[in-house]
Amino acid sequence: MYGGGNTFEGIKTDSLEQEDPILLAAFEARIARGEKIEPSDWMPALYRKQLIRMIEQHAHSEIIGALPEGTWITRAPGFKRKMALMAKVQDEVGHAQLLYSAAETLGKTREEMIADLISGKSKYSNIFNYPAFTWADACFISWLVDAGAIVNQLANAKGSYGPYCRALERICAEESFHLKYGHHCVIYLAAGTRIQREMFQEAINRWWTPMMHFFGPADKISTHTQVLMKWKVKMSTNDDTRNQFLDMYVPKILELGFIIPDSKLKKNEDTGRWDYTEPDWEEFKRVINGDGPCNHERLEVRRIAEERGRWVREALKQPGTQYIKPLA
Ligand code: BYC
Repeated sequence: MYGGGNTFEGIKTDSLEQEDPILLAAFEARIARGEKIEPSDWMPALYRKQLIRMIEQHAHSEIIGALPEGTWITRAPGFKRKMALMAKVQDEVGHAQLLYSAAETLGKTREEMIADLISGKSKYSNIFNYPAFTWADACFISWLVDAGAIVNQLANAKGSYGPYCRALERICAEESFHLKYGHHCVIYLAAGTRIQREMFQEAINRWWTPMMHFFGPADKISTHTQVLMKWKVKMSTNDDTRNQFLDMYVPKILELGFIIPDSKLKKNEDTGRWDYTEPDWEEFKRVINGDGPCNHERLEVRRIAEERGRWVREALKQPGTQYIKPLA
């Protein structure tokens, strides 16, 4: 369970040996020219398999990602915040819908993907396996997790697979509202009482390591980066995306008067890159393999939602059914 990666059963190969070299060369030439690959175009089995893995994990991340913030809808401080958070959470679920549809174009059904999520076979983003104890935790997610997601998605929206790129473009447009909402919430806390400032500082302390993990393992230990970069599915390596996030957001966090819990964090003016303490990659492995603080709860919520919604899905599969009595 969890550890074996998300291998779509129908696509076993991890090598290119079975591929027709002429078709493969034509495919790679199209990618090199910056063309989009569409669902009915020829593609190597490994490209299909990698795309399914990554898009599916992304879809699961959106739907599970709705949960930690979702728990704050009923407790949001004030009606305006409640309305905005409700809309944001709804957007995240909508992103999952777009992404599941993009993954379905590659031949794996939504039912199979949801089953793999609930059984623990598929992965989803590490960061949503941590609890949102306070309102400030929800604000951290809305501002900084969304910011990290945008850095990743803006790059990958320029990638090679048409349906994924188009979904990402739309997602980024919505995420930019989330980011503004999240930043507004954090500015409010930063400009508030001592207790409000402390509350956000504690959220930073809790979420910084998972945030560093969010961009994936260091390039030197990343499994898939090389092949994904070659075929322009990933347009930036994990370390480069992490670095870009630090470039854009460390100054913003510091200017609000908060402290980042890493004494080594500093921009190296010679390399133009950030030096930081390597986050604990053993913790990362545990969390993405099912052993984080909230993994069990997150999957259980999805499993219950799936069961409760079954009758609706079954009803929708019978288009001939008509109501014989008015409902009210
Ligand atoms: N969490 O070879 P690597 C959102 C896994 S939601 C969990 O570097 P890759 C939001 C990886 O899958 C948007 N697992 O992988 C929602 C692989 O395992 P398998 C979240 C991770 O694919 C609601 C293994 O580690 N964004 O923003 O080249 C509210 C080796 O890694 C993670 C996305 O999903 C992780 N963080 O690169 C608020 C972006 N990182 O499959 C906000 C889409 C790595 O071999 N995904 N693993 O068993 C990606 O861009 C890439 O998949 C990653 C990883 C950069 C994350």
